[in-house]
Formats: sequence, C-alpha cells, structure tokens
Amino acid sequence: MTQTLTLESVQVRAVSIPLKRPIVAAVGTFKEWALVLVDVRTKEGIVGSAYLEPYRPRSIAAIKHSIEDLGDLFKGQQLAPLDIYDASMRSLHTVGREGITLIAMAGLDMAIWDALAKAANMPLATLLGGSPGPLRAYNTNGLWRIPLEKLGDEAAALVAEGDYAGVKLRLGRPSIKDDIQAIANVREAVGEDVHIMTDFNQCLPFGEALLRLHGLDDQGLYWFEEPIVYDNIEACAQLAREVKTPIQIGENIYGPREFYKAVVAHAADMYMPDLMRIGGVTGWMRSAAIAGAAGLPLSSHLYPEVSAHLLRANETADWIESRDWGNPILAEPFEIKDSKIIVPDRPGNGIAWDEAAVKKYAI
Ligand code: SMN
Ligand code: MG
Repeated sequence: MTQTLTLESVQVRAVSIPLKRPIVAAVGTFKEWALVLVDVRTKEGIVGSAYLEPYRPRSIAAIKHSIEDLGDLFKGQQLAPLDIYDASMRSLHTVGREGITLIAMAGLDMAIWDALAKAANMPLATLLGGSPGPLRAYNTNGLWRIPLEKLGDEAAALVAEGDYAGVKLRLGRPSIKDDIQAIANVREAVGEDVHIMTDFNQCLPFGEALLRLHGLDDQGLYWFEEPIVYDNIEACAQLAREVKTPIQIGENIYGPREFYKAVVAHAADMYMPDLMRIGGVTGWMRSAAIAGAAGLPLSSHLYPEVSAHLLRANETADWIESRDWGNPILAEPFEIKDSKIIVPDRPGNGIAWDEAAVKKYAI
C-alpha cells in the first residue's frame, strides 16, 4: 500500500542562541545566531522538521508570515514537494521571486522532505538514492576578522575540535599585508597538511580583487570564496579565469535558474549552495544535477545536517561546512569524527528539537 501524507498545519517558531565565538565578518557582526524552526504536521501524524538561518532577527516576522501563508495555501493537500515548490513560486512571486519568497519556500520544502523520509522510514540521503555515512568536513566555527595575534591559537583549537583537515579563514582585511599575516599565523598553527579555505564575503571592489587575489595566489589556499559581489557574474568569471586558486561561490545564489546562469557563465570553479537560498531540498537537487553534469565540485553553506544528506546523494559532493551554532537546540547533533560529519542512519533528516532548549532560547 502506498502512503501519502496530507498537510494539516505548519508551525513556525524562532530561537536565538549565543555564539561561543562571535561572528565578525563583512556581512555583519553577530553575538547570537537566530534560527527559524519549521514543523509541518500531517493528518497521518508524521511531523517534518527543518530550520532556517535568517541572520537578522527582524526578518523573522516576514519569513514566518510567508511560511504560514504557504501553509494555508497547501492545507489538506498531498505533501508533494516538487508540486508545492512550483505552486509556492507561482503564489509568492507576486511579492518577489528571490529573498523572502525563496527562503520561506525553502523552509517548508526541507520540512516536507523530512516528513516524506520519515514516512518511508529512511534517512533523507537514502530516499534520494544515496546512503547515510561520512562526508569530509571543514571547521567554519571561527577565524573571523579577529586580531591577527589571536588567529594561531584559535586555528589550532578549531582543528582539535574534530581532527579537522580544513578550516575557513575570513580575509579582506584592510591591506594585503594583513591578509598575508593572517594566513601565515594560521598556517604556522595548523601545519602543512590542513587545508585553509578563505572567504572574503564579497567585500572587495573588483579592481582590488584583481590585485589582491593575484597577490595571494601562491599562498597554497584551498579556495577564494566570494571575493566580490556575488551577482557580478562576468567579473566573477574573469577572476576564475585569471587566478589559479579556485574561486568558490554559491551561498547567495537564489534558486536553480540563477545557479544555472552562473555555471553557464563559468562564474566559479566550485559551488556551495545555501539551502535557504537555493530553494530547500528541491532547489538543491535541481542545482546539484547542473553541477554534476558540469563536473563542478559541490560543497555546502551552513545547514550541515540537511546538506550532509544531500551531498551523500550528489555526483560531485566535495566539502561540508561544519558549524555547530544550532547544536544547542538539537536532540541529537551529528557526530564529527576524523574531519568527517556522519549522516546518521535514522529516518528523516536527523533533526529533532530539544524542546527544553527551544524554550530556553525562544524569541
Ligand atoms: C558566513 C556565514 C554565516 C555568517 C557570516 C558569514 C560565511 C560562510 O559566508 O561562508 O561561512
Ligand atoms: Mg561564505
């Protein structure tokens, strides 16, 4: 007998969790990390869960209202994520195709896929044709734009957190000399065998990016992430052509069509979609197929749990960005061992709330 699920209601809550190492980046300074929790209840009794990372707490009201809007629209309908994705876009494009529209849709979509995997009694990775198991991970939990002299100790501590084979260092300091010193401090602390991914968070004007990336090209860095504004596709493509170190982009790409345009324009050498912007599991799988066909390495941005399931089912899976900021509200955070995140062998996406912690951090 086939089991279909019917949407009964959608619950949206929010928490804000203090960060062990505050984020100091070109996108902003954050002492706490907000999460929007989405639970999709079905008539059959299965609940699908997922979260969004809205950065700015004040944007939560708009996201919540949009998800509730979609919940009303699909009440009583079958949980068919591809149908719901398309109908959501048709419904919300009236208030914009990207931004809140895709973010709300993505939150609902991830929770729906969790419910479907639970109904099938399979991990999400298995439902998508992959399997649970390990994936290589780098530690992104620090190395923000903190004083240069603090970088070495922090880098060593980050490696020790999970025997990590990679860490991410934020660059784009006032001068290239500062960036070179930052790299030297981290390299000295982690040794030759740990990869250093670097992230500029779009802070460089294009001319400065040309000078800076050429100047840093022989530093043995694993990638240059978002050196310039993400949607200047032609300029991104020029950097990818001219610079030896791989250019990595993707966390700000909204939906599979924008992803396709970037790939066609050779805007980068590697991609790292963000689940809330790429359009949830559905938008990710559509984009991953494009990356796979083009032979482009695919990593993740934030959302380590759901991204890990997806990368276990993707042709060109590369690195998981490992961040623990959401762990305090998870009943069973994913295990990290030998620089690998382990996709657990339990039904769904593996996200279950620690309700006492959700209450504690509720906003
Ligand atoms: C990032 C993530 C979250 C907050 C600030 C910056 C960054 C990354 O772009 O790739 O981790
Ligand atoms: Mg980034």
